[in-house]
Amino acid sequence: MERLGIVGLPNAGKSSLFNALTGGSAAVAAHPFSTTETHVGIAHVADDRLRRLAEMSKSKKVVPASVEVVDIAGLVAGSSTGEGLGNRFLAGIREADALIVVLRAFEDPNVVGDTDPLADLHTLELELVLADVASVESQVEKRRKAAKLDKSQQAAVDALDAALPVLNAGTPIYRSSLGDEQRAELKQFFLLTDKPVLAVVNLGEDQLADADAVIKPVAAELGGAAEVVGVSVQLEAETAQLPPEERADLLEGYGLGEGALPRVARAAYHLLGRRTFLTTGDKESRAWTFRAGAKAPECAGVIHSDLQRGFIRAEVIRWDELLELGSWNAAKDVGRLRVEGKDYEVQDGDVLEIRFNV
Ligand SMILES: Nc1nc2c(ncn2[C@@H]2O[C@H](COP(=O)(O)OP(=O)(O)O)[C@@H](O)[C@H]2O)c(=O)[nH]1
Ligand SMILES: [Mg+2]
Repeated sequence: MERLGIVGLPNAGKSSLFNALTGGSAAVAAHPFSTTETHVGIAHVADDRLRRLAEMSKSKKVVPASVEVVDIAGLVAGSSTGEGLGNRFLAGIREADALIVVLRAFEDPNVVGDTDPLADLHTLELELVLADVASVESQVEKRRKAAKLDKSQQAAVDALDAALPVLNAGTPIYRSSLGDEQRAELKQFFLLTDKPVLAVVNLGEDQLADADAVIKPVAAELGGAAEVVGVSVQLEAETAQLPPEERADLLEGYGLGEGALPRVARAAYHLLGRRTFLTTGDKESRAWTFRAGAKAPECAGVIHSDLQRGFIRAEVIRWDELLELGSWNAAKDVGRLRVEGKDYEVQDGDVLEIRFNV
């Protein structure tokens, strides 16, 4: 299963965010390196489409999609050379498929650390860049020799040659202008700055009224390379413990709507290249996860391997069309269910029923 790693400087609010997303219990503390082991948890992805379909079908059970999240310990300036938790931290990142970067903006005299999210971003990325420079330097000459005997290695050498000056200039790969082909070649080297990033700026309650101004420098720095979400992590973690009604009232009181956590989970889910199709009925409505670009039989296999093995066809309708028609039978009666075969590329938001025979 693909994993999302939460990274950031000590006391940025990583463990608090992990807990808020997963309902888990990573130790939250006001001193650095309190995270001595890696915590893994599951975050549900709130999905309004699912909620509304379940309501339509009066489903007894509602099953949202989920992502696996890891609270990664101990990045400090100097991590790339073994400071702090050094290598352990780097290994944690290497194993993640995408990163949530937590940047602290909240002010609290009782919590050690700086409150400049852009400076946090630079410190953090510098460590990752330095680690990548070391990886690339250790690979490139080896590969160059190998390429003399084996021409198929040349593309990798070219990609490493392109990456090195970028990294030496302090630019993370995910923010560079390297092309898709070069990026694809670099995959095999598991570079830390080659992973997609979602930036979470951890806001104090007092900063919520002016959130855009606090987030702006980070958003300007990242440009189109990463989404930036402002979250008052502690506030949202606290509200996550409340009954739904009270929770909604409290968030509303801060002008936060559904809160920022659902948006973080959804953005993270997309960052991993995941998409959702839905099934709905009186027993259950469910959001299923598939990888972008997958065809109908592969998606059927997400439900059960028999459905893939014996796949005949899929009946398909977009979630909003179905909702408008009011029921699966109504959609069938007016001929709005599309019949799709083995080559159909399932779309995010499709509602499916699989016909199969085993
Ligand atoms: N005032 C305030 N404190 C926070 C906020 N988020 C986290 N903290 C506190 O900051 C400290 C460090 O948080 P933690 O999640 O353990 O940070 P980590 O080191 O990045 O895992 C804890 O005492 C938290 O309660 C916030 O939004 N506002
Ligand atoms: Mg922690």
